[in-house]
Amino acid sequence: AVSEVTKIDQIETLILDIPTIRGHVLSMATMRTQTAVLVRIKFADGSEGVGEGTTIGGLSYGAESPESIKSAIDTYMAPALVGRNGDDVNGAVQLVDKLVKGNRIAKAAVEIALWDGLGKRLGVSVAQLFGGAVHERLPVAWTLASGNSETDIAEALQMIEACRHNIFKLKIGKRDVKDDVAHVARIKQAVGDAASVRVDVNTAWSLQDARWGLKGLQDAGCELVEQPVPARYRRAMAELAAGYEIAVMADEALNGPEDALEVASSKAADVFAVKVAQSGGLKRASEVVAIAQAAGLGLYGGTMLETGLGTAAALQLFATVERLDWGTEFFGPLLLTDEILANPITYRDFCVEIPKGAGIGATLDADKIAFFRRDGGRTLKA
Ligand code: MUC
Ligand code: MG
Repeated sequence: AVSEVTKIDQIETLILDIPTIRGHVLSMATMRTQTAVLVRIKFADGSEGVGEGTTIGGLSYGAESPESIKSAIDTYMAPALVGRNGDDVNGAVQLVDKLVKGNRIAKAAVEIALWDGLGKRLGVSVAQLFGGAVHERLPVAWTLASGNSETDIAEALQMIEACRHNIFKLKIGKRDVKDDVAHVARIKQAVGDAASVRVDVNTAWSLQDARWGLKGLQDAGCELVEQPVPARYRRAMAELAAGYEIAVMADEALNGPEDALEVASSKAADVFAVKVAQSGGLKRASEVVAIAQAAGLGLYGGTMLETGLGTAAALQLFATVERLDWGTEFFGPLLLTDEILANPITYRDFCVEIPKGAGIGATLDADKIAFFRRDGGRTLKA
């Protein structure tokens, strides 16, 4: 029988819409708002766990939308999990995998909340549940994506000056390849050796575009190109990875450990951008990490531009990964106009700090949640 103490009593979801500090221009969408799906699980002993499942640009990035994430949880996952033993996170993951195909971001949101609840009940961090942190802080990139080279240069120089970031990921793929290469070259020239410059094409190029693109980018001093071609073009990715010195990183191609194994064995990347949401949760992300390690590939902690909540969860896992040769991009909260944590994540000395405390180490600010929630939240304060 399920112990009354740890039983899952209730799983609640809500959608938050939070404005971004500036337009974030990606090849497939321009973001002015980020939409996060939060999950709160209540356990019979009164403990709670929180999680986040977030995507980018509605349905333009991937197959899940904020609305589908919420409905997958409410309609299919929550009814199957309520009444189960909350301490049995692996059992919950396996059950949900059996009942629900795909929907990895929704799965991640629920799984994070389960780990958070377990950590809080045990009084340990989620990093501890994954074997213990080996880092207190991690290098953190910033994305330059204002849509304007001058604005991006000013932003980069200001970030370097403030010691906030010295790794920049430029979002390209919207303009002609030669215009994008010129844009990257201008930014690299402006920051010089003070910063690492990388790009993310978000699948916008054909293989032919990518050949010209990679040649131009590496001549401009750009160190890495993320997902230049569509997620399923593994042979094209393999040709690019083998054909140029610049590192080729897989992002959209990596939906969980099965993809990771395929990408690694077909040599379709030099580096994995591992995203907790896209992997299907912390456990699945740890499996993607293990495949990269076994294959001798580089690792990078990737983001879906989550709020502080999803960011805290990712930090718990990546704190346990010994070698992150390409650092991380866990800057999501900094792109938003407002903070939803009562204990915001700390950024300094070009790094992000691993949150302390039990569970994922994030405490929600109830007033901010009430304000940003989609279903009438703002009217509470109108
Ligand atoms: C992506 O595709 O990597 C991560 C950082 C950022 O600015 O957008 C994302 C999504
Ligand atoms: Mg990417």
